[in-house]
Amino acid sequence: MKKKVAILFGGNSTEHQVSLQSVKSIVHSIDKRKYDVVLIGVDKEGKWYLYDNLDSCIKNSHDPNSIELVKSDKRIALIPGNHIYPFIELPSGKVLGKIDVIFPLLHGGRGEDGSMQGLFRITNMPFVGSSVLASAICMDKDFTKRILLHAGLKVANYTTFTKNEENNIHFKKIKKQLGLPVFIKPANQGSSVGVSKVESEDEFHLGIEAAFSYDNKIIVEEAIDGREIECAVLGNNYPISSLPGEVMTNSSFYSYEAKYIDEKDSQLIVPAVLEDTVVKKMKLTAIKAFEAIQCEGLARIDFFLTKDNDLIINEINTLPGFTKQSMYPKLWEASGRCYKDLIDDLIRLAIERGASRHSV
Ligand code: G1L
Repeated sequence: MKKKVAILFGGNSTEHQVSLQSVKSIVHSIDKRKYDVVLIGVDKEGKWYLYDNLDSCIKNSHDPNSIELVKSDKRIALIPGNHIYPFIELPSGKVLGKIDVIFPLLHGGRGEDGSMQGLFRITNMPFVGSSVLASAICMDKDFTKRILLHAGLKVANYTTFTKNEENNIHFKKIKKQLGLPVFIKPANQGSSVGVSKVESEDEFHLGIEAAFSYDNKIIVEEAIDGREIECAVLGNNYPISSLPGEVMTNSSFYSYEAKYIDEKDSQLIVPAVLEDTVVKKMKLTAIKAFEAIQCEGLARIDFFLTKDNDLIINEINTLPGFTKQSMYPKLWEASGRCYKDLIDDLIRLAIERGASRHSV
C-alpha cells in the first residue's frame, strides 16, 4: 500500500526559502508509486495550512529573500490524544486521513530546537530525522562542543559567556587564551546572524554586543586555519557516512558571509580531493560524532581540516539544506545513492524507528 508522507515546510526564518526549494525538489523526485505526498505549510505566525499542490503554496515574489507562503483555506492542526488520526481540520475538527510519516523541513524558532520533534512524539507520529535530545543539543553550539569533547573529538578552543557575565568579559584574557583573531557567535545554532570575526579590542566589544542581541549565551572561539570539509551521515543504529565534500570560499571570513548570506558565492567540490587516509579518518569521525550526539536519520558533519591533517569539528547540522543541489544530497549522490533513493531511505528509517521505542 502507498504510504502517506506529510511534508511540513516553511517556518519563520531566513531559511524559509531553502525550505520551499527543498520541498520542490522532494516533491519532484519522490517515488510517486510508493508515496502520496501531503503538503503542509507553516506560516510565520506558526499556523499550519494544507495545500493541494506546490503552485498554490508560494506567493510569486520577485525578491527571492521575501518568498512568502500563501494562506490556504484549510487550516489544520496536529493534536495529542487523537490516536491514529492526530491531524484535524480547523475550525471544523474533522479528522484528516491517516498520515504514515512526517518529513519536517522546518527551520527557525520552534522548528528545530527539538520542540517540534516533541510534538511528533506526543502525537505518536513517525518523523524523519533526529528526535528531541539530539535536535536540542545541535541547536546549541556550546552543548554540541561539550558532547563532542567528551567523546574525544576535536573542536575549536572556545569559551562561553551568559548574559549575566557580560560585564566580566576581558579582551586581554581571551586574547591570551585563544589568540587572535577570534569568532564571536550567539550559542544558538539557528542564528546565522550575529557572528563576527574580530582582531582588535574595539571590534571585540562590538562583536560581544552583537552576539548578545541574538542570544543570552554566546561563544568566543579561536579561528581555525583549515579547509572546510563536510561529510553526510545516514542511518539510525548503524549509521554510514558519505565521501567528504569541500566548501570553497574566497577568504576565511567570507566563508561565513558566503555560507549565510549568499550561498551561491561558495562552490561545492564533491567529492573533495583528499588523501585516502584522510577520507577514511573523516568518515569514521563523522560517524563517531553522529553517535555521540545520538543523531538519527541524517546529519551533516562539518569539519576543518588543518595543514597537519587534524580534523576539527565545526558544526553538526541535523537539518541540512535538502535541495537536490545542496551539499547533503550531493555527497550521497557522489557516494552512489541518488536523491530519490535517499528520500526513500530517510522515510524507511523514520518508520523503522517509529515502530521501536524512542529512547531519547
Ligand atoms: F526531515 C529531515 F530529513 F530530517 C530534514 C529536515 C530538515 C532534512 C533537512 C532539513 N532541513 C531544513 O529544514 C532546512 C532548515 C535546511 C530547510 Cl530545508
